[in-house]
Amino acid sequence: MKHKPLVTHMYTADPRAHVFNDKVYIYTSHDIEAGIPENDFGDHFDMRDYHVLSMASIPGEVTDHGVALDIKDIPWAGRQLWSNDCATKDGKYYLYYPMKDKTDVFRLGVAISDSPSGPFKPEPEPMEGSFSIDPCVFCDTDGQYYMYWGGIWGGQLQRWITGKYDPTVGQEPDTESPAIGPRIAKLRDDMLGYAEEIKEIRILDEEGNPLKGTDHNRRFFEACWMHKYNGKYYLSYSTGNTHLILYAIGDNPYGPFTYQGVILTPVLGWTTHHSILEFKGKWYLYYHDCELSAGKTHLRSIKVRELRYNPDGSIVTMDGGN
Ligand code: FUB
Repeated sequence: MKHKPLVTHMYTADPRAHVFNDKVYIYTSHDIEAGIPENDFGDHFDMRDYHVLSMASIPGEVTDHGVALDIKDIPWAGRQLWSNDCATKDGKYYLYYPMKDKTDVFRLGVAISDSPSGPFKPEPEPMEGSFSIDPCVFCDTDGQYYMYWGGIWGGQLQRWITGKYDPTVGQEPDTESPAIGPRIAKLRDDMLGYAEEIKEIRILDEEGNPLKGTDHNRRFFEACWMHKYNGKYYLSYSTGNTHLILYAIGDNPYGPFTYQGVILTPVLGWTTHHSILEFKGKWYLYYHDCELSAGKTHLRSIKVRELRYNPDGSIVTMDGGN
């Protein structure tokens, strides 16, 4: 494969990259061999800590800053530290992470540090009213912070359709009704909770109709990411069981967003997950695959490659196979 894992001394996944203090900091999941058999609810992703990586240039040397947050230090911990993200405000760094609580329900937690590389001190309780997985925190050009999040199947979002957790709901409602959308809410000034009612995001097809639950090649599954380019809001996400990274464009942070196309075709492995950032005048896609583990689903490695736009603002599709 043309693109190589950024680090090989451990398995890393779910890269969420940001520029802080002129460096790229990458917030990753730390994959381990936990010995748990693979299933559709992701029990085999039984991660127990986070590491932060940084790069002063792309390509360039990658620094592993060590353990940034350990599950044993989180008072509400059940299991499974999945994809995390970080935002900075007034000199503090806020790490947002999903984890199952002691009743096996995914919640979102916050941990705080004075440094982008941690260590991060966890808040004693999860964010009030939080659920599901894969938080992404986006700071708009007006300084307002928004959290996007959610994931179906193992990410449990389908169990919150009525507003209350229902453990009897299986994978997803595979129907002609609108597909389940990711969630969005503004963050409070103290960055520790939601400042408004949580809303569901709609992703529309080219005719303006919501994508259907049966449309597995286009509907949202997990790993949403928000970036802004030429004044437009680009919502990108994974389609999960069809293994694509797609994007949709909107005129404001809440959408609706209109489906545009494929950013990354399937990589080696089941999951696909990414982030997009601008650094020193170029745009990059951070993503992961299972090249280093020769295809083991739960042992992934992060990679980076340049992302290009066409003159009309569309993103040039990249081949996940190389
Ligand atoms: O790493 C565990 C889960 O796998 C993430 O939260 C998902 O996005 C998928 O990459």
